[in-house]
Amino acid sequence: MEKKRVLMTLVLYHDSKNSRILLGQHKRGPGKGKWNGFGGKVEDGETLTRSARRELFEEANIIAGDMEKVGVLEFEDVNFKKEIWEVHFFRIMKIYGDPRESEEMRPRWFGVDFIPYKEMWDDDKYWMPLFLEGKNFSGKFLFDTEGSMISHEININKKL
Ligand code: 6OG
Repeated sequence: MEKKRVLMTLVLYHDSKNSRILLGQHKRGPGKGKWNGFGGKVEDGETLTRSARRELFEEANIIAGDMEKVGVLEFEDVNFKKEIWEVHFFRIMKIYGDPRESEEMRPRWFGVDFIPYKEMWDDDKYWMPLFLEGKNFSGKFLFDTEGSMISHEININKKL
């Protein structure tokens, strides 16, 4: 059976001047308790960047300035849903406003040497260092029904 492809976005803000990154802790859903960037499902008729901006505002109450696409990762069998999640990653160059807790997410700054990998999805340790180095990436990750990663593939891409 052909798996359904679900388009998603993930936005990240690395404040390199202060060596910190803004993450949010999911308060509900499949990633409950996990720290991640901001994002979610792209709605019908929405562009990727519009969706990314909407999610960032809904989840953390901040407005993104310029953004650049940094990668795309595929996650298969997350939550045993027979879906492939195609997640498009964006780097935000500047944010407007102060991050504020929402119904979905609890935002917090982390020093880049103190990223809470143990409380994040298993795949994050593969792409986060690339993101922090300013690299572009693509890849595929397979998960089991408990949400543990079974296989990974990650490539560093040239910037467009
Ligand atoms: P909602 O459930 O709020 O969107 N996402 C993942 N992020 C990482 N780092 N690893 C994964 O491995 C992920 N699966 C999904 C996409 C979920 C948000 O979490 C991202 C969305 O931004 C399995 O709709």
